[in-house]
Formats: sequence, C-alpha cells, structure tokens
Amino acid sequence: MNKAMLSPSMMCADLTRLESTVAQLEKAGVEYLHVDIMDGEFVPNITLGTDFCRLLRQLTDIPLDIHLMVVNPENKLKWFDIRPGELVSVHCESTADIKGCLDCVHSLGALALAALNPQTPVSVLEGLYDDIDGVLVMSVNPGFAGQRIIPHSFDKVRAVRNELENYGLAGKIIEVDGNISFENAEKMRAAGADIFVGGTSSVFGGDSMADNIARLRAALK
Ligand code: S6P
Ligand code: MG
Repeated sequence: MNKAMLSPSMMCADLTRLESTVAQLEKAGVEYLHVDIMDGEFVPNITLGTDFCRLLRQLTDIPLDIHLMVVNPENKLKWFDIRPGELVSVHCESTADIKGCLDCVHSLGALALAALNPQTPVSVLEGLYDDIDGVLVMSVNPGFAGQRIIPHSFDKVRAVRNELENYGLAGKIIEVDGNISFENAEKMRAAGADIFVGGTSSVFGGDSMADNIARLRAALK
C-alpha cells in the first residue's frame, strides 16, 4: 500500500489569510496543495489561475497539485511554470489527445495524473497506464466545493486499484477529490486511494485546521 497523503483544496481556504493558512498547512506537514483551475467551459465556474500558483510557490516549498479543469489543457500547460515534483491532473474528457497532454506534463518534469469525471468509465484508462503516474477519481461533478459524494465513487476507486494491481502497477497513485470527509476518507483509503483532497468537508470545515488534519491522518492510518 502506498503512503496516505493530504492535499488541501486551496479554493476552500480563506484567501484573506492566505499566508497564515499556508504556514499552518506547512506546520501540519501536508504533502501537497491542491489548486483547482477552471475555465468556465469545461466546468461551469472559474476559480484559481496561473498567478495564484506563482503566489503559492513564493509562500511555500510544498509541491502544488494542479487540477486542470480546462478545455484543451495541452495548449495551456506551459502557462503554469510547472516545477519538478509537482502533480498535474488532466481530464480525459477535456482533450482529444490525452496521451500528448500526459507526455507534455512529463516533459515539464511533473508527475502526470489522468483525471476522470464521475460518469467516465475506468475503461478509458486502457492503453494509458504506462503514460501516467496515477489517476484522479472525481467523487463529485467538478466545478464546485461543498457537494455530496456520488456513492459509486468507492467502487470506482476499487476498480482502478484492481486494474493497477492486475498490471503490476500498484505503486501508481490514486487521488480522490470531492466531499472527502473524515468518514469518506477512511472508506476511500480502504478502497485503495492514496492522496486525499481536503476541502470544506474536512480540512477547511470547523474551527481548527490543525485538528482537522490530525483527525484526517488518524482516519487514514
Ligand atoms: C471541485 C474541485 C475540488 C473541490 C473540493 C472541495 O471541482 O475539483 O477540488 O475544491 O472537492 O472539497 P469539498 O470537501 O468541499 O467537496
Ligand atoms: Mg480539484
């Protein structure tokens, strides 16, 4: 089993206190910072962008986990000044050339994840397993924080984990994103997930980020 890692979703953070939030996340030892990039076309919302990624890199050395929810990401990847060690997820539904996109992410030195919308079957990953470092399974429809998990997401994570094991690729990562509450995180861990995006349902809910992160880590033991 891979190590369980946390990736707080920065679109859920209090942006009026970004510097102190990032300092607290650093102190809590989170592995990544999840940055949602939306273009108003692939999803019906517009959130964070290239300047926000640059700002985060000025504030911290925590690697970014960039989730691209944009049409034709292959034309936009170079805008992000991607660094080695960062994660970049590109949606299989967002491009006619997912393999080219994944190759482009690798050429920029980052780890490449193929992202799947809730309605997209696991079978789209056929033929891509050698080109990815992992899979991002969306457990809500992308676009907004604060949604309820789509229940078949647990089975989907299990199916991806089985596929990876069948191919002898158990070291590849599964990231889960959408309503990852403490309870859902535990179930997703049992289903085979490795990276947990924490938003309003966990890291940024309630009063204390530090307590939330400790509770999430305990759920993932
Ligand atoms: C949604 C986005 C996510 C959310 C996250 C919010 O399109 O990709 O990363 O920010 O899921 O977390 P929560 O706990 O509010 O669902
Ligand atoms: Mg996301």
